[in-house]
Amino acid sequence: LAHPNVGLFTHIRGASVVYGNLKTLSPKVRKFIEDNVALCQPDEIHICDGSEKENKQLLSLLQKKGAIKPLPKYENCWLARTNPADTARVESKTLICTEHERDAVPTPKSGKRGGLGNWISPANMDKAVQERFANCMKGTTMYVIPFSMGPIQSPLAKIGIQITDSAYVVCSMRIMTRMGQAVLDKLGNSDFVRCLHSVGRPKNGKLEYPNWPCDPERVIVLHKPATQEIVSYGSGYGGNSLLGKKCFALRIGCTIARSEGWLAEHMLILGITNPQGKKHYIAAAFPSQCGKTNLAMLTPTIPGYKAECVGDDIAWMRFDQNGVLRAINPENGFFGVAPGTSNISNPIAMNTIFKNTIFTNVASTSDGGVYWEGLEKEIDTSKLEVTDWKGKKWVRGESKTPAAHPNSRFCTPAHQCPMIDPNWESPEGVPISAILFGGRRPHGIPLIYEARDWKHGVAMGAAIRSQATSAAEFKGHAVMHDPFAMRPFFGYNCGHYVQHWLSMDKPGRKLPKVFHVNWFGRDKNNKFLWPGFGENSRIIDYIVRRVDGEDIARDSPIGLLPKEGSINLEGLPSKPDMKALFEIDVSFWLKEIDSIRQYFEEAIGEDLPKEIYDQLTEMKQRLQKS
Ligand code: GTP
Ligand code: SPV
Ligand code: MN
Repeated sequence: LAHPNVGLFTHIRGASVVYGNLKTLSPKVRKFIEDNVALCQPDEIHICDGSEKENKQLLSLLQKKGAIKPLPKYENCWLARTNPADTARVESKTLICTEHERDAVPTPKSGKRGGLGNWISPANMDKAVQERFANCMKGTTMYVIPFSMGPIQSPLAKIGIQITDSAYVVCSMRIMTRMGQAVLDKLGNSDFVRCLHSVGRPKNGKLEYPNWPCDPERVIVLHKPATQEIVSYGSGYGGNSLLGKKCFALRIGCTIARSEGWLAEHMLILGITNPQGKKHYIAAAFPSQCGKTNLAMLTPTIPGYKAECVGDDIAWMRFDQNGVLRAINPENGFFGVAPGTSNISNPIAMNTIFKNTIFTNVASTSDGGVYWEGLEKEIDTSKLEVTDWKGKKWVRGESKTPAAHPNSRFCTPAHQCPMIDPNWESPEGVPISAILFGGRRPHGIPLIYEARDWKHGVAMGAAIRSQATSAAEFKGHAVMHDPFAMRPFFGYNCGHYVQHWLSMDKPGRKLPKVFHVNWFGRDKNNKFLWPGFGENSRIIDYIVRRVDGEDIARDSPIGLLPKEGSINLEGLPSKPDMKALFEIDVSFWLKEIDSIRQYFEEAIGEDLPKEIYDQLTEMKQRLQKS
């Protein structure tokens, strides 16, 4: 018997529709599917409705294929292990397609490309797509995922349709976005962001890891802002394949934001209520694996404070008619870094992730649970067998490689978070009082400092630097420039992006205060100077007191620093070295400014607004006078 959702036994260009109702598709959606069926030649088509039943069906299909296994220690949790060549975003194969190169990436005089995105011409994009996608779904099922970035009824939300041949991607998109029939109903015959994805298959046809098909050699992630198209081939993992996230919400999102006058940012959104009951929201941009999820799930250690989470990775923000900056989280779930997550570092995440969650590349235990670095004190592995992320037996203290991949992740529904903000789905968004920038800086950068004004704040964002992490293909821990924590996510020329930020300063707007934070300073013994995690509430307390106008800051050449004694350290088990945390080493900063200027000149050149160069000049003069 046919599935009840199948209206008619129908075909699209020879492929049979095995799930979903063709009749509910608008002419535009239907055309999009037809064109890609013609290109990819799938045997079957499945139009996703987002139902619980569909989800169960896909999970058991994945289980049967050996792509995921159940984790019986928890409720409806699953483990996927990828091909070890497909574990992170591939930045060098991520491209922006525009007519003119300069619209996509900065073109400095030096002629060098500064690593702020890669350009491809429309002709070469067409060629790359044809070479990879022609017939790539022969013998398989094409899934069609209608999804909304942002609460479906929010005027700030945007709709996309993703075509994919991965059921793992469908189940993950169901967690990370609002997905299914309700989105098609909202869409009507309007336009949408067109997303095409295939895990691909190697040219020689050989799958080294049949449980995780992919084609690492020919991976490519393409974006065409002019037509709002995303095409991704060869990877099944994370930001390469869950196209709503980085590809749509950031790369295409920021191009839409530019033309409509708003901001699409790599930022968490956190609500914070002070002991007097006054609530503020803050947004914070840190590069990948630099603490967004952790701060978004802050458990304040100072009494009287309450923190609530709106989002942990992406913020869409726009000034309303009253000049208030309002933010929504376009996502519906958390795709969070597993290693380091524990009841000590992030108890909120631990209370979120053990139901309805897909884990990828973590280790598993013989009692049907998961394991990763950071859980040593909570899971006694001496009484269990541990299988590492590659499927090999792992013994703590003996095995030389980590049990979990450093970029292993949980994919979990946001509404399960015990501290989810009551307004997290509010259609108009939450009002933002402060913006934080930050990175992983072992030396020289204070725990917190404040921008003198908006221009200085924009320069602060443009100058973010951070140690490399395992979220992308880079090796080692070199300090890299990462403007606005968006280096891998710009959808257009970074210099124009900075200009767009400067243009937010318009009469009648209440611009948020801007701060820079660094949880990652280290002492001579390479130990963290600051306890971090829940103790970051002491810095958040300082920030909201600044927002409320308290006179607790003092001027310094690099910006406003806390006056002595203005950070609440009460109750800390050991007193941090505040001198080291706030030391402004003039020779370090002169060097820092020179390398930022050099980077700007080499990587962005004249595309970077002159105001930003002026900010560096002024800061240098202040330092030389000090
Ligand atoms: P993406 O999902 O890649 O964008 O990462 P993220 O910015 O959300 O980073 P996340 O919160 O997952 O943190 C990444 C790593 O930083 C984890 O290993 C954390 O344990 C560590 N971390 C987070 N906050 C702190 C902190 O305050 N202090 C220290 N020392 N480490 C931290
Ligand atoms: C990041 O790298 O910033 C992530 C993970 O949030 S991914 O979705 O893979 O981009
Ligand atoms: Mn991220």
